[in-house]
Amino acid sequence: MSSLNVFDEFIKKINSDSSLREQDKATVLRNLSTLKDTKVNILITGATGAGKSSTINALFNFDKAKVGTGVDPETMDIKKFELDNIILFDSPGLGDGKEADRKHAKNIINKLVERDNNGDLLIDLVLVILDGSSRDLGTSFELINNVIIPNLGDDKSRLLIAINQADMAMKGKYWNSEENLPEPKLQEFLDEKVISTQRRIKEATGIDVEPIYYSAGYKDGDDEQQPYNLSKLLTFILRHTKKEKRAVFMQDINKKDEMWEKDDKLEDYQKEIKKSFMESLVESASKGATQGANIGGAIGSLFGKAGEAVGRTVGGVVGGIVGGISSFFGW
Ligand SMILES: Nc1nc2c(ncn2[C@@H]2O[C@H](COP(=O)(O)OP(=O)(O)O)[C@@H](O)[C@H]2O)c(=O)[nH]1
Ligand SMILES: [Mg+2]
Repeated sequence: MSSLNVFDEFIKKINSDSSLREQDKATVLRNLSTLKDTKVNILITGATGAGKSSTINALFNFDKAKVGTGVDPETMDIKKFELDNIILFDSPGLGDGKEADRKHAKNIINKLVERDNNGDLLIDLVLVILDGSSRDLGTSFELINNVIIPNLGDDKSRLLIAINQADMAMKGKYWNSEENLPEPKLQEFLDEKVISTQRRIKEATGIDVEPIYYSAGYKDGDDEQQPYNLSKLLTFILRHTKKEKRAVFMQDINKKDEMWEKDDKLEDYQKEIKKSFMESLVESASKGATQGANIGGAIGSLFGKAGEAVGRTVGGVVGGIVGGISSFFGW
């Protein structure tokens, strides 16, 4: 199943669609093939042990990740993972000693200002993971306030701050492990943490951020806990990514339904993710085509079938598209 490419599936369908004019079909096919080759570059950073590895393993399909090995001792600490469309740079934050911190800060700054072949900033999104179970986040604020924010450039929307290990924020107290949800007392504590994080960044930099909390979950032998608010995290990741690149996430997200199930229900995250994928796909695929609305309809309705009828969660939607359910719908 993982060998199937979601964009190839769309290409196949568009190819066999007789309602499209030949000229538009060619345009859409070209757009889809561009989309298939589009990369999203994400820099993920935060203190060692905050949960960077756990988070990217929960969010994405890591089965066939290509792991880059740096040879330059200066940049070796940044790990590079190449998925089909997503490229992850995993860098330690601060707090590993003066020498290491200097090196990490320099590497992070270099990545933040790096430009791609088109002259655009390479990094689409900077995800900073805070350890919600830690009482001292001083080095994380130093990282955000003195290293990241000053080097983001004019557009600060690239930055997303996420507080992990929500389950352990009160040493595991008030975490309902049966339901995999925080009890009200813990919720209150976490909401307070979000507000104080916001305040500390605003006071130091004047920048408004909207942090969220979640749990990446864990697996320790037979002991396993699924993520909490992972759908919310993905929703915010998409909100912080340029619209034309959002569809690109589809190929690489974790297809296991159970990863996406539990969240705070403050919004319908599943719905927003599906909508976000679809809008981004329709917009990118129909660019330059004359039958704009029809093409949107054609792609949208295909997506809609899998999205609404099959996909209970995000995993289900995309899993449905690439996982053989397509034939069930007569694609
Ligand atoms: N209870 C709990 N443990 C977590 C969570 N996220 C990560 N961990 C654990 O924290 C430790 C460090 O996580 P890891 O992902 O390696 O952190 P990294 O150094 O930032 O990559 C591991 O033992 C994880 O299993 C979480 O949300 N809840
Ligand atoms: Mg790690």
